[in-house]
Amino acid sequence: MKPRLPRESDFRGAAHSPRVATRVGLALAVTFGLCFLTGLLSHLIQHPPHWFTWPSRPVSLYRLTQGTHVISGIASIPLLAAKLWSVYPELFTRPALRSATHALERLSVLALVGSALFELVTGLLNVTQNYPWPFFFPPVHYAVGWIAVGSIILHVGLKLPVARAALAPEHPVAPVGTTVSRRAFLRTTATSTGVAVLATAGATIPALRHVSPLKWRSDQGSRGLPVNRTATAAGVVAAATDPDWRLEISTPAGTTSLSRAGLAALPQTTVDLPIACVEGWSRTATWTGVAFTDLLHAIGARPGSEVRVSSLETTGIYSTSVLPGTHTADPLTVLALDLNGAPLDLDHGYPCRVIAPNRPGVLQTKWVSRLETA
Ligand SMILES: Nc1nc2c(c(=O)[nH]1)N[C@H]1C(S)=C(S)[C@@H](COP(=O)(O)O)O[C@H]1N2
Ligand SMILES: [Mo]
Repeated sequence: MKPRLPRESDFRGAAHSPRVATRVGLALAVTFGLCFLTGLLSHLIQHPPHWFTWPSRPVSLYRLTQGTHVISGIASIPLLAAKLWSVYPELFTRPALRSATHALERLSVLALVGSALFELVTGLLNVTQNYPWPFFFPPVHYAVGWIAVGSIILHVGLKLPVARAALAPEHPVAPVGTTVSRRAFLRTTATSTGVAVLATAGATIPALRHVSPLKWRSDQGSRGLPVNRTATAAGVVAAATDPDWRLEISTPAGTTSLSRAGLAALPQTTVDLPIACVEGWSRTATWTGVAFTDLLHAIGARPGSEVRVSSLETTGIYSTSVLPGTHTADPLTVLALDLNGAPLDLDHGYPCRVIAPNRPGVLQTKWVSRLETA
């Protein structure tokens, strides 16, 4: 027989049936949809447009939404693998392009597969803090997320008739054995997805901490609390341990400064709040320091003023953050001096750091040097 390219009809395995492709596709639409919405939310919180306000309560809402972002992303990986396995014989359909719609459909599949793989791979590498690429992760991950979701919507729209037919009640004479092997494939897919989630979800779900061998960073770091960037890595050790360190506070009325002892002499507030990193890990700790409500009062600023926070770390996106009025008015928002009953250690932000309820970890600025109200 002359060698030839395979044809779609050569692939007869039950895993390649439209029914399986549709089932897995539905699950993928749910996990990817959740991942997109929670990712969009995280983007809005970090780059709020004027119409967007993120509340300071419930205190752990961001922990939940960002945990969902990462867990649904992880669940999407085995699901996408199963979906690709199910449909790859379509690569061999002939003629390759039948009509304009068919061409559009294939193009949308190309965009979908490319962007979805890109999102899952870069997301996974980001949570494990590997950055083998030359671009800054968040804006690219965000932009490609839109491409993925756009092409998914287009794909679902185009495939709706096929999916409907595939889910219709079984033809009475389904080939012997196919139902069993279809179920086996779906069961394996569901199990792999469950295992992937359980193996990692302990990074953010306390009850699963001892179940998840692949969780990242939720136990590492000094004082039982993870550290994303150490004081040494941030280049702040000398400035943070300088006995002449002062917190500079600037208001429209002028600039004052406070030593660490001066901050400790103000009324102190203790709060139990989580650090909820954008990477999906989160961990609760007990923080003591000056509530922003008290601090604003002490410096004569209007309650609920927006505060711009600067770090001793002066370069990069972590060097400043803005605490909106919704957060400075919340009595749980503190400029922390202590962690779990002892002075902050250098890696967690000594001399002082921001801890606010319901906020991405990336905005909980460490090694604070300056506060500014408008
Ligand atoms: N100045 C500064 N603040 C920072 C960071 C940083 O790198 N530099 N990392 C942020 C991130 S991404 C997180 S998740 C939290 C982590 O706080 P921790 O290291 O005390 O756990 O601090 C935030 N504050
Ligand atoms: Mo983070």
